[in-house]
Amino acid sequence: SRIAGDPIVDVHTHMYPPSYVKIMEDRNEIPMVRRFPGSQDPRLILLPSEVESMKSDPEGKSKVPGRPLTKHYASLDQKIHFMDTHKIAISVISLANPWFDFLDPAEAGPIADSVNDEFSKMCTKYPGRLFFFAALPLCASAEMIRNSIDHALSLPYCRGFIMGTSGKGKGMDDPEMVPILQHIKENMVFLHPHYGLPNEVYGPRAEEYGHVLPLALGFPMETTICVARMYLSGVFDKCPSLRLLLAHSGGTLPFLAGRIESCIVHDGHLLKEGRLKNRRTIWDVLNQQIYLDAVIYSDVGLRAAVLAGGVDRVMFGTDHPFFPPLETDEQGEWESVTLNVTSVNYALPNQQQVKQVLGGNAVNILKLERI
Ligand code: 5CU
Repeated sequence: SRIAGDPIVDVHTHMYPPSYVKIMEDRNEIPMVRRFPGSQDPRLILLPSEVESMKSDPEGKSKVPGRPLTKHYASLDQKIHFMDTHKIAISVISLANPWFDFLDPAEAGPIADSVNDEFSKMCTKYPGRLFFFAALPLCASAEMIRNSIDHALSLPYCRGFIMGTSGKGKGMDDPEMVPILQHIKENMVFLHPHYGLPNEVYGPRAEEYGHVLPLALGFPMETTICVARMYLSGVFDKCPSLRLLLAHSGGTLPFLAGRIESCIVHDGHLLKEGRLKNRRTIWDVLNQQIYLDAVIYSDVGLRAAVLAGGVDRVMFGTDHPFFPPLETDEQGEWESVTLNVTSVNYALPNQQQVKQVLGGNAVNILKLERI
């Protein structure tokens, strides 16, 4: 093995390569990058909830929308600096949301292949320190998607795929997603939220609350609903080799799995259709096909993740470059990272398990010793 000691491995860490930033700069709808007079960095405007504030204040006079697009998003040097600062030996980098979901289907395939090539080249510059999850042109034709899967898997540092919850537009329980997930075989699928919940659920005062509601609650609920739909539609049985890594410790899945089970066994419609017989429970799927990251910022949430999935299925992550420190130097330590490291240390009963979650699991599950 090339990996000495007990490495810290970050499986949830994003980038927007320069070519992708350029695509967002050329757009007038989300996702887009805009400059505002009151803001030094360009602003990254990603979420539907941010569009509301832009409507009422297009020049960003009272409040600049989105978040600053700092050099942490596109610079490989910054990624390595961030890794060194936090003693992260290996990162499995991935394109951040919303991937290629918004592209014209005809152009999505070549753009996806070229962005995945860019990720591959970045990994080549730091052999053994960087791997990546490729992103797929899910809005394109099935053939184009298959070709992009094959292309990405031919790249030596690719360790699977990142995708959002919308699949080809109708969600991950869409029957058209089944052959795609089957084509991915046993390679990891990192499922990540982007769309959140409809803005109305945040109420008329939502703008007063910054990004808190869509990010803290919308994202995790989106992931939870997506996986519940996959489970109910039988995706895990139709794709028995599928391995799914869930962002943000599974959203709320570890906490709600019991309730999902109870609702299933008390559902007259499912009973009448004979769907309660010979089924794997959501707990079985959690223990057989699902992995969880450790991006949950508290030992309580982390304990739930470990209890639900098993300690050997949980992997550390940072969500860099999102959640930078607001009042200390971005080049120093990030509180969002130390919160997650501390949670792992608090939640787990011994150093052996701490090492597993901080890095050992990722090395084994994603085969990071092999280049
Ligand atoms: O802060 C955010 O909006 C995000 C995001 O868009 N994607 C992500 O991974 N984390 C936070």
